[in-house]
Amino acid sequence: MKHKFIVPLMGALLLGACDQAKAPAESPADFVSRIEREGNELAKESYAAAWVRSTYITQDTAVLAAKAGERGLAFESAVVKQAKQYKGAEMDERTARAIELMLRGSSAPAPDDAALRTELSEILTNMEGQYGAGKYCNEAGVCRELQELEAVLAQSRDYDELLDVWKGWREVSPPYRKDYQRFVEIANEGAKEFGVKNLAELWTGGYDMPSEEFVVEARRLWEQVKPFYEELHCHVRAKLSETYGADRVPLDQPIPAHLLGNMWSQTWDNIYDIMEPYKGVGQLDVTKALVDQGYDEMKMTKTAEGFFTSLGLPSLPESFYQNSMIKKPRDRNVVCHASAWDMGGGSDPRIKQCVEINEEQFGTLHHELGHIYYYQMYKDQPSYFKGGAHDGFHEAIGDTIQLSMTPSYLQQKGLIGAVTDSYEATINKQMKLALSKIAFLPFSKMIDEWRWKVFSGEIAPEDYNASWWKLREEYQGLRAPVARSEADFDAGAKYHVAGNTPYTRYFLSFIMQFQFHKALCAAAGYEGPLNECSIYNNKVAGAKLGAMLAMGQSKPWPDAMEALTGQRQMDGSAIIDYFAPLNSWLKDQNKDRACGW
Ligand code: X8Z
Ligand code: ZN
Repeated sequence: MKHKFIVPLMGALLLGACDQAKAPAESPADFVSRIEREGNELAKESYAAAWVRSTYITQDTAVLAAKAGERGLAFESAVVKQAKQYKGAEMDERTARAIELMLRGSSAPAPDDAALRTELSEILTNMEGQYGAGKYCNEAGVCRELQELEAVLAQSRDYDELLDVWKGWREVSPPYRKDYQRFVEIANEGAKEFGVKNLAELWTGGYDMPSEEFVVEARRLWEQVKPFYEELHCHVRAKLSETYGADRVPLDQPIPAHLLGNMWSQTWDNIYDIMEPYKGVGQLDVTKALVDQGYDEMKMTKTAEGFFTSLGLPSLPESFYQNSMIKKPRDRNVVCHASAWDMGGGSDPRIKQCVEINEEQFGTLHHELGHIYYYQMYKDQPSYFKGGAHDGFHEAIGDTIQLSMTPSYLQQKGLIGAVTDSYEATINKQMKLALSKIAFLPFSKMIDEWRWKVFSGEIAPEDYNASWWKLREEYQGLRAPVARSEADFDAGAKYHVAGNTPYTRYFLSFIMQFQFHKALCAAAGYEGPLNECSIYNNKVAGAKLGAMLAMGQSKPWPDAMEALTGQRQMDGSAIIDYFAPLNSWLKDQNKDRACGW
């Protein structure tokens, strides 16, 4: 899910016209229901414009989407102005929560000024469009889109070829570096209207606790998992050094960022072939089965849906398959980055994904359907309670399901061969998953660390790129493979920066999905090791999940967390416990190595 979630959600809540903001003579409850009504009406337009824009990038759709976005921002300003006047007023709990949610703002609030609204909306629309239409043309004149470049990063083991595409994609973002700077200025002004210092405070203020406390909480979670990340980093660096040579991957330096199988080095499972601890033990390659068995986009999506329905959750409406975009159109530019859309307040859910027939995309389909099932389960809530308990919950649902896609499940579906049960097979399986789940943690933490500092002014515009790499090194232990300068804008080469989607949600999701998995396995009565548990077909676990999803954001998130897990906190110990076998294996591998960077 992406900021389309925020824009239309703002849409659902906050669209309308400023002149409709009534004097506060209106009771809080009447205010909330009026905003819901008007918001829903305007959301139709903003969703429609945003969907068409994302699935058909042209100058014309930019105009339409920016205009619709502008109306959304205007309504937001008006709503905030009135909502603030109810501070301290008498009202029932639900109304108070609804008003509190309105005052949380969006990821890009506009100041109450028509010209600035127009400018902000245009910048946001155009940055995402430029990213979506981005291509890299090499010296031979061959042009490739992001997905083709990503495939090279995933598959090639040729140092120079990797370097070429890594550098090449980063030519897309410098043209909007100035726009990003301007976006920060305007949205920071907009944030002030919510009574906060800057946009960083607004972004960190959406978690049912004071923003300073949330920042400390997120840091606490990172500290819980950091030692394990350092073990993984140490071992991966040693293997890459064997593969590419110690001159290219020195053992006491950060790892060059183009060797990890992913354009942003955010997940590393594509280099599992280099990392596989016990050669040939356990066959984990789902891609081959998908291709060999003739899976297409539709069959992959239906299979993913099948997991959710096996839990007793409802089938998706027919309109989902009619209106979604699951195949990359051949004749036009689209925003290929996958997303899920809550069109029509639950009646017309859609995904947009340029599905390719491989394991990674199969995973992403489950991720997107996690969003869709959240939408489906809270569709009867009023629109102001339609949303994840917090944004990390929304991101965690589909991933939680994926933790149940164990080798036994995949075997049942005919997607892998006979399952071997052995220590070696467990370590291999955990390595593959850790390359995705553990490698991701510092990446998902540092992106907003960078943005929070940009918003607060601690990072000045002339330091955008240097500060980006400083954090990449500090958190991930990576370095740029070639010299970078302030003519570059490497942060902007990541979708969520160009598309202005907050990223801490994914960090939280990766922590929480292991808590959720553990709780659902317990609900299913499962008692063995968690990496072998699958809740497939289990209706008790499904009912527990469904009940939490149906709460939407009607209650503070610790209530939703408690409903599912019995705990009221996010906690990194579940992910650490899950990987206990690999953790001790890695410590053993690293015992004579000098780790760190
Ligand atoms: O952006 C996404 C989803 C859509 S919400 C495809 N993800 C993050 C990313 O791709 O960077 C999923 C995990 C991380
Ligand atoms: Zn998502």
